[in-house]
Amino acid sequence: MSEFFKSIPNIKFEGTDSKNPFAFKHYNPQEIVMGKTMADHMRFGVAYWHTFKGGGADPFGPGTMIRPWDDSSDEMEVAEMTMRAAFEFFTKLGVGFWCFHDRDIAPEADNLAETNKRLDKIVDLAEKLQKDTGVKLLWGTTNAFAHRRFMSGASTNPSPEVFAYAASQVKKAMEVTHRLGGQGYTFWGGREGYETLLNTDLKRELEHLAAFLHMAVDYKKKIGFTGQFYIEPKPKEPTKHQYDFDAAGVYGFLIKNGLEKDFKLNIEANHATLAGHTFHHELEFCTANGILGSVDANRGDYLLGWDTDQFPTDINDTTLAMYTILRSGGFTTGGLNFDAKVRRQSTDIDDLFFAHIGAMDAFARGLKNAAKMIQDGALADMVKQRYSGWDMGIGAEIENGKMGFDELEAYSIKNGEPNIKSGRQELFENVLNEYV
Ligand code: XUL
Ligand code: CO
Repeated sequence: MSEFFKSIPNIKFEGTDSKNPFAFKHYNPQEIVMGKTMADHMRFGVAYWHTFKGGGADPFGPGTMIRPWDDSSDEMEVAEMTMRAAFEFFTKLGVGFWCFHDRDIAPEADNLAETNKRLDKIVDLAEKLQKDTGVKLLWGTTNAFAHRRFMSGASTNPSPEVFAYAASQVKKAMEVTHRLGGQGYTFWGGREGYETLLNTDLKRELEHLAAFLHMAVDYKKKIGFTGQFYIEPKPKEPTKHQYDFDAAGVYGFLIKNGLEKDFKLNIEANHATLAGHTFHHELEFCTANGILGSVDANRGDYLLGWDTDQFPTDINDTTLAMYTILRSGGFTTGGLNFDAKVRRQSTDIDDLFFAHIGAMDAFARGLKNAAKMIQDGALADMVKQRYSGWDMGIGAEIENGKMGFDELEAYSIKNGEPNIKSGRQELFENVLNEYV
């Protein structure tokens, strides 16, 4: 039954000849690509916060979007309508997953105990709607960054009282994620960072962050939650420096603190570019270290230096992302969560559909391109050739640990100047363009 999106049809695959804006041109959920359906490869998720709670506000003005599920002065009634609207949207769009923060789905009350009761009430509804529709929870998370109590951070707050409050909130959010059968739980360090080092004990804050995550791991075991923990790197915004700066920084932190077995990474495209990396780089780093968990699929704007959270539409980016994701073995617990919002001027509910349809089609094209690249071995054969010196002779002996500096010096004196080999970047770029 349609309640909020009466004018919108169920979104179907119609192929590339279709001119219907409410249809997929490339995403055909049941089509098999490299032995798996497209739906199983992508595991698309909708981000509750942007799609249902984002109203288009920016630092210069309030929201521009008037939503039918917002139409009550009773906050809990709004929360219930929003949840019903969300599941109607997921079903019409045909996505398998959703993601939320605790405070997206239920408003805070005057105290924590009351707030938790409100959350339970909305989670009852979410549980029922998941059962009715078959839509599953990709991951849950905590919003421990919006309220003023978290202005100086959550687990890295100078005040242990705020640390305790944040822990209580994560505890509850993990419990409800567990109850909803969540396949993961994400830690994004909302304000875990600093505005100025002058007032910051950086060493102590990092120790507190590690202690907090250890407590979360302990609690996960205690309640028998088997979902995957993720950390989502981001270098800045809202703070000037976020501790979970990028994939490499997070991985080093996890290893230093003995947490590397308990966490994988949730890589967000726009966060990668804020860190001065490409999305492709962050995914490739995770793949190389076996820590790729899930993806927040979005993009930034080349001319703006902040987190614009736009829907992904660039086929070059989606092709390279899927090329790395497929080579990493694909998603297990994770998926492609559209942590993206429609632009402030895109005020209609139709725009929510156009945004998701376009992004799903962009990733479907990326998947098909990447699969073809892998099947043809196009880039891989050229890369293998580039490193072929390591498969025999001196290269193999170095890799097998049979060489030290003495032996290598003797080799170099005997063999003289090394041969140089072209990196062939332009050819690699041409080959990629054959597939995009
Ligand atoms: C913020 C961001 C978050 C996380 C979840 O930039 O990406 O929405 O994905 O807290
Ligand atoms: Co995100």
